[in-house]
Amino acid sequence: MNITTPQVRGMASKYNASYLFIDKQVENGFGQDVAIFYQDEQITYRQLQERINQFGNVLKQLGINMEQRILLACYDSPEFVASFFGAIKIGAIPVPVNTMMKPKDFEYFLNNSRSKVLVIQQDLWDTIKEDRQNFLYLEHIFVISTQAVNEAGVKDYCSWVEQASSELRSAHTCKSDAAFWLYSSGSTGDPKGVIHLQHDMEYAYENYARKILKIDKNDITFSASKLFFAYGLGNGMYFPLGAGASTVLMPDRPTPDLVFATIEKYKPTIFFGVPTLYGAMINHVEQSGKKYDLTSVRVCVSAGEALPAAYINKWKNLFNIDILDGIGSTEALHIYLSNQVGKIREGSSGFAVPGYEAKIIDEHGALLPPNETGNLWIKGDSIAERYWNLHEENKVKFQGEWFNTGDRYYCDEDGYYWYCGRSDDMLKIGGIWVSPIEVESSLLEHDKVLETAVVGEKNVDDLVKTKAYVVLKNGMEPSEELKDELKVFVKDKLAPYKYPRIIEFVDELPKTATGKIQRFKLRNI
Ligand code: 3UK
Repeated sequence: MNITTPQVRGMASKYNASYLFIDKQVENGFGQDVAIFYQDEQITYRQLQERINQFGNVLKQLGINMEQRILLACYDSPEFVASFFGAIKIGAIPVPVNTMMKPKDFEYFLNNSRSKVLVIQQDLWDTIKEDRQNFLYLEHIFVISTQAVNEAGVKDYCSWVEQASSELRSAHTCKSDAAFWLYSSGSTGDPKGVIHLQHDMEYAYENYARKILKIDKNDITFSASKLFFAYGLGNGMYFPLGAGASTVLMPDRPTPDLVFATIEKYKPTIFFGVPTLYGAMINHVEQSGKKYDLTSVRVCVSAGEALPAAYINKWKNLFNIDILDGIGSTEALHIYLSNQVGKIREGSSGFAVPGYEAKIIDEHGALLPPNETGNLWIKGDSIAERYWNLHEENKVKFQGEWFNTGDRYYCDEDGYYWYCGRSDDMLKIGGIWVSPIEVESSLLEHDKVLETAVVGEKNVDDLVKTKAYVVLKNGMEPSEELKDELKVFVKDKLAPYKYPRIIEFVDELPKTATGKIQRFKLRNI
């Protein structure tokens, strides 16, 4: 049992998230049902429970305690799920991170979280191992590989897990214990560790997944967005597991043809993507004239950035399936404003998900009437406790029960919310945060660049792309080749999705009297 009344003073009632999402399903007799479809494997709830217990026991053998962080740099796979819940089950804190990141980003994640354990795919480990002396708190490295890992100082994930016992009792954590962290990019370029508590996944599952998506045991989910994003973590892991349903995990990059092939192969009932992927999939069908069978899918979901109304209509014409746009965030854990089947207003983010409240206020905190644009604040129990070690920022963003989203919105008379942009300079590209400051800093390292300002620009489909205005140093000639050179330069330095898609050479940038670049004068979104 998960819930027990404590016998000892000072111990809170027990709550461990691994119970609700795994052990309860086995206890209820669903042990033989498929939890995960992964390549040609089918992993049942019982098998998943064993792998979770084994990984939890491995951590215990190494002396890992409650509250210690375990960094996960894993592709979508059974190992991701087993490591995530194995850590949670012993009260340790898994920290899944974006696998597209560069070595210096991993160094930041490891040191900022003070992780003692790293679980990492072989190919990613190969890119960071020479920096090992910089990982200040790291004691154990588990490498996931299809071949036996034979490297001094690192552990082979598979063989360690195989030898461990598959019986494990969950730690006596309580609902207010930290359960896992996720990193979210900040405007200064340094990602912020978002601390989520044991009960947060249950709250998002009960409200969004059950009440809006109406998920049940018979569903099969497939999320093109990866598990290391808060969006993918719900879609592809704790939503289906909470329902005793199945998930399709795909470790590869989600290209349109691969996503279509995966849908046809596993016949999911709920599909999750980001607007740029829906756009690419529509384009793929229109260009190739190919036909795909999506009849297994009963509903599609989009989040990460605003979904253009045109995509909803085109998708409906092609496949006769609705796409539900909803806004969520890493801090809120999942979607808190959403459209619903039968209640869709194309181009809007829908209305408040049950369990969440939203308000739109002006700079002085006064509530705004319908149709007036202001700052969106939200309330709901899946909202993170705080950011790790960011005292000042916490005071601004987390105020009592309310969280300041940083998004500009208005609400119409019928309660539908309409996105109007950000109140900071942050950009959402392909559903993923890009900090203009980080891109600017990288461009400035190029020896021909004098100054630059990075802003968002909408393309023909209304999706935001990164644009860099660049002032070259004296005597440098602007050219198309130089534009390509700058794009490749940024791709090499930063995670590739951050490179500026559009570059424009200018003679000067708009500045304040004190010389600060006025990005807002350049942006037209
Ligand atoms: C923007 C949207 C308009 C918005 C996320 C679903 O995207 C997620 O989390 P992030 O922390 O970013 C949050 C920010 O992204 N945004 C997200 N969805 C929409 N803007 N329409 C939308 N539908 O600026 C928000 O503040 O990366 C999405 C579930 C969990 C998530 N973490």
